[in-house]
Amino acid sequence: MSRYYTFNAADAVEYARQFAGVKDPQSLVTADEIGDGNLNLVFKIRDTAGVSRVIVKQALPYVRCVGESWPLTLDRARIEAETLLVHGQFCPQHTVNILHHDAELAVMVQEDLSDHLIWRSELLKGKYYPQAASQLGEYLAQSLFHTSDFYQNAQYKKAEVSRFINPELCQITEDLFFTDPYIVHERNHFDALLQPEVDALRADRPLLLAVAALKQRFLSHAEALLHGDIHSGSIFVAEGKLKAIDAEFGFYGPMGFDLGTAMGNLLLNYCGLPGLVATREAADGREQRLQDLRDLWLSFRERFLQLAADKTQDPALAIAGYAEYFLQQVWHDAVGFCGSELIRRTIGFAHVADLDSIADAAMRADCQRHALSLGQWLIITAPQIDDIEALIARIRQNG
Ligand code: SR1
Ligand code: MG
Repeated sequence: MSRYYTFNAADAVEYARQFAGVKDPQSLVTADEIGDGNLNLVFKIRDTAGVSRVIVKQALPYVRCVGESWPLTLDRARIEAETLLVHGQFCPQHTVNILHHDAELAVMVQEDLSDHLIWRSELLKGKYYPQAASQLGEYLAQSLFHTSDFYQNAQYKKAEVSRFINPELCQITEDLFFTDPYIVHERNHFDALLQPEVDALRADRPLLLAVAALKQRFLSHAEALLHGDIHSGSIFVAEGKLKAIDAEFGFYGPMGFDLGTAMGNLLLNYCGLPGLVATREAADGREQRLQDLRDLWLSFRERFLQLAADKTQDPALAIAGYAEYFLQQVWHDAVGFCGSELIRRTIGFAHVADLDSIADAAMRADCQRHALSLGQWLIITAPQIDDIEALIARIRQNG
């Protein structure tokens, strides 16, 4: 008999009093439910002075934004907490701190990040955090290197692959990224103005072949413990600081998926900026996003190569030149996955405010068309784009 029940505000306060590890538990008195994501309940727990002290997060047995008609495993809360604990071991400065978790109640207590803001909301306002992309690269390098075969003992890694098997959440990604946008499916939604572009995309054979290859890599390449959903809404930023949250899609998959998802969200903002802010600001913002793209990849690459040189455990993988060779494949994967994020966020189930919040319908459709054509081009040409400067040059050419 499971102990699971869905928390209300009073339950969340009581839980925080017991498990947050604060020195004055009775001072925790109120909980505001602030969850605005697609899946979970999120309570901000405040003390008698109204100060936010910790977060209590609980999974519901279904997809929150749809309701009980889309059941979803509670095990995602365990996966999320355990993924963040592993990532936090190797990159504590950029991983939200998990103070406590309980798999049966599908609940966790997290550090409060009220002095941070969600990166996507800041990007929508045109606010630039010049260190954020490099910090994200650092997070990805540390978390992915230390959970890969470069660092983990092969038998230990296989046990970890098993601990992080996440079939239901992976299936969401498999469907929403790589299948639904390319067929007629009730989960998709997009403005009728985009129908000609959507029809063309679905008839594009080279694109469909390249998407099939990406899907197969996602399905079958257990390279490292991914965050699994590292978009700009899963990242908190403050001046000089960055923390990743929301890792319920964590599993052992291809490293390029995390990099590509992050890159894709920078480019979704790049595509949306002309509809979000004034012309001058949009031009500056676009340059900043391209710089973010460069900082993200270069900081990831540099740290990964340094870790590989210093800490690779497997003698065969330690051979000079192998880490560079491996990262070239990760790069090509990342470019392709980046393209698939652009497309699925434009015409699939889960959209982003960077495009959908654009008020003017014609401008919104133009920005969405841009995201689609850029995504299409990235997926098809990924194997020929050899480095970050080639990518940036082609993005500029694409408009
Ligand atoms: C049913 S979940 C839809 C999307 O929300 C999450 O944040 C993931 O990005 C997922 O694809
Ligand atoms: Mg999420």
